[in-house]
Amino acid sequence: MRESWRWFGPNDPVSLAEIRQTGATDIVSALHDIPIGEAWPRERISQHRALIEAGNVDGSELHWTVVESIPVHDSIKLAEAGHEAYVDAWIQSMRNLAAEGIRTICYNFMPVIDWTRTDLRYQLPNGVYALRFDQDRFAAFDLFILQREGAKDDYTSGEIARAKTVFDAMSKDDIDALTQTIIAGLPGKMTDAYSLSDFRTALARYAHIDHGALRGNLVAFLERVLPVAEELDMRLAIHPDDPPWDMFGLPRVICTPADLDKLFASAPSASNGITLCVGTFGSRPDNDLPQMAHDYREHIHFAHLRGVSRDPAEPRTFIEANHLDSDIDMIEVIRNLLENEQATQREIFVRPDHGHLMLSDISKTTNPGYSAIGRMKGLAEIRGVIRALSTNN
Ligand code: DNO
Repeated sequence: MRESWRWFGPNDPVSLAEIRQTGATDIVSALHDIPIGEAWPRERISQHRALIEAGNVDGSELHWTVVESIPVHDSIKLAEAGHEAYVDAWIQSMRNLAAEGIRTICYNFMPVIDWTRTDLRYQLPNGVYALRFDQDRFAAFDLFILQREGAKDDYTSGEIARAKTVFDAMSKDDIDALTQTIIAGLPGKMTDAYSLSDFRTALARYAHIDHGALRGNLVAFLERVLPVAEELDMRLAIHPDDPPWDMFGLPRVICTPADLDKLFASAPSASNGITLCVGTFGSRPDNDLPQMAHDYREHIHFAHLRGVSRDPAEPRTFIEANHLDSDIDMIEVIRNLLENEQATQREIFVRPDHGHLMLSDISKTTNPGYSAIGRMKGLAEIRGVIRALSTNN
């Protein structure tokens, strides 16, 4: 397995020199400043790669091997007139990355929003802070802050009552903070930030798009990009929708094994793969992560190893738990990924995904989920499991 670490670029509060100290070998990165939909120039990719490699010394090297992510423009997800130019740009980015030796690309196909949480600093009993998704807070936003048309039809009367109680207890500051967290976005998201009215407009553009239509547009996109990926020996790794269910009335199509079966059946290709984001898929109790790690053997090109703890009373509510202590059997997931590597004779890139905000990071400026120490703890735990299981292979 290749231990990787996400780096957001020169503005990331966690520096490359610090990442080198963690023992990670592979950098997961993107050119975040290039507007969504534009091709990444080869020269910019080359400069970014040079920055990553600049501090390399014998015995401690970092290499940019995974892109997370090239954003997919909403026009492609909507198959609007003129979207072909955005697909061409995506393909050009692929070609330029391949020319620089980067061959694994994570991407996602979530309409309007990317990963979503309701709390970025939720304190756990031992003092660390975790990211959290709270279904009632989410519903409070949807129903009473955004006041989305038709939202009431998506909730039961009990859910609406709970959301109302949550909303009534919120101050103006709480409302602003929740709004920012949900629509202004989280680090690494592949969509634009919105104001409330822009957000309503963005949602309205999808009014006519159901699951079948969105899936069709994903397949049409893949039919264009996969042949080029094959030609360039690149692996595309779609990231699941996080959390993995429909939100704001938008269809989400990468949530379950049934979705993945459809994806692979409709676009068969060795380059058509997934990011096994254990925490995302694991946010649903009906997704069996060790089983998925086994079943999608040929298709897993990249894995995000983190766990969630779901609320038994409302399974859509979860906190991001310790990497090894969550509702998911991470040891079994890793065991199956190691078996996949043996069976397919190739290495899978893994990264600790998110981490608790802890120790001296608590008083620093950090990207939510992407502080140094919590991720290093996750990486160290995962590394221990990989080592222990590998000696048995
Ligand atoms: C969050 C991440 C997402 C992910 C993109 C993939 O931490 O998992 O930002 O990178 O959704 O396209």
